[in-house]
Amino acid sequence: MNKTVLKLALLACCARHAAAAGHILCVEAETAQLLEPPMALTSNGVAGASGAYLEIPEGAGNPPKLDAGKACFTVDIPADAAYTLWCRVWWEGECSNSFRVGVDDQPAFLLGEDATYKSWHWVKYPVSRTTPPLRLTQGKHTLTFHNREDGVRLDQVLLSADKRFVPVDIEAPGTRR
Ligand SMILES: [Ca+2]
Ligand SMILES: [Ca+2]
Repeated sequence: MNKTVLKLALLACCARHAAAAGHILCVEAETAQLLEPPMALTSNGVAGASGAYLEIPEGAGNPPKLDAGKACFTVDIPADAAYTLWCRVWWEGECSNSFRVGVDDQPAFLLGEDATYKSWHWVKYPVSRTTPPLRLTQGKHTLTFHNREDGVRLDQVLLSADKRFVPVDIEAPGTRR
């Protein structure tokens, strides 16, 4: 095999690998197109966020007493795929560790309810392997984060079609493979 053929073979292999890995799309929570109180934009308070973040302040109220509070994002999905939703969150405690999240007009699902408190960390949906990931078609979709418990914070939102991808710290906003 001469050098050119070898190079082409390697390139083809890399391209296949990239396609198989799938797209990753990251947005800052503070770029939400619509905020309904008590969901609020905050830029100081809890250290370690990527820029500003969204929060439902502790004591602001939650359903069923207060059925308001949401953040809406329009995301531009690069390709039809099954996506895992990852969110960089900060929970006050066990009564402050979840959102209800809806995609387009689909019924909302529960995000969070994990036991990592008072530190920024990533939570995902779905958690269970038996729950199917989000089937999204190429083009614009709306993600809506609803008030379920107060004392919650949201820094970044990420959709990944790469099953092996696990965000660790702050992610770079934008779309990539
Ligand atoms: Ca809870
Ligand atoms: Ca942020």
